[in-house]
Amino acid sequence: MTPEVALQKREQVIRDGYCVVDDILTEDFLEELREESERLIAGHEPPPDVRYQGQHVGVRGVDNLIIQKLLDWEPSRCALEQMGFGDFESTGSIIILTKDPEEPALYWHQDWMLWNDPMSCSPWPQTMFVSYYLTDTTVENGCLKVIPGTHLNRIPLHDQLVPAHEQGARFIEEDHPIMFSDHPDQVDVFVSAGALVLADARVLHSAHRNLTDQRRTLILAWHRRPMTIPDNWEGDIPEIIANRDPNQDYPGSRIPRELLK
Ligand SMILES: O=C(O)CCC(=O)C(=O)O
Ligand SMILES: [Fe+2]
Repeated sequence: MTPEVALQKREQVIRDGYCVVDDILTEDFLEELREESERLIAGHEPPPDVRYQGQHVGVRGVDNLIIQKLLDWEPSRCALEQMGFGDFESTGSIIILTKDPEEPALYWHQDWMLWNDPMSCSPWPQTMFVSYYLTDTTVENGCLKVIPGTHLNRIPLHDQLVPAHEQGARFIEEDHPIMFSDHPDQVDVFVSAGALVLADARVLHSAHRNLTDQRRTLILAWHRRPMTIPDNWEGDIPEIIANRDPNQDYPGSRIPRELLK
């Protein structure tokens, strides 16, 4: 990535809540990840409540050399550094998420779990998913959908959602009229296998259903930075963050309330 492109990608993450960086995995490593993910999936019994996310296999790097190699992958680390996100660190594990042929869509949700913490208002990302799709993605095989800017700005959909994952959305019906809707501002994020997708945990996202006869596999690695103002931040600092008490206990919440304007 040239410095200009890296800056554009950084600005896109800050403004829109996501970006795609192409050609991060080599063809050989992609093949290794496809084989390893198939092996892990074969030895896994997906619980029925995660059907909208697919197989949902959690793997720790300390338990799997290939996954550790992905978590340490130099081109990804380098891309994060170049974008000024070098203070992000992986949690040490990944989740394999799939859409098998004919599997349903993934509902609209966001994944930030600290909505009582003033840090929810940060104009910079605090938690991001770093995702690797192991196949090219299209609307037909269940690509990601994102509503740009929703990590910072409330839209009517925020107030209509069933809270994500274990807090409700896993138990909704497949024909839920809002959770699986199309939104006029949504962007279909088509990626080539081997690209890296970076997204702010707060951005509203979902995925199309898989209408093809091939499995769509994604390896998702959560990354976090410290609960501080980034050293390289040159923009405004919201007062609520400048005044944030780092020693206060902010109970976790998946529901964006008054801190999302
Ligand atoms: O399946 C995808 O493309 C996205 C998965 C996701 O956002 C999630 O499981 O939280
Ligand atoms: Fe998500």
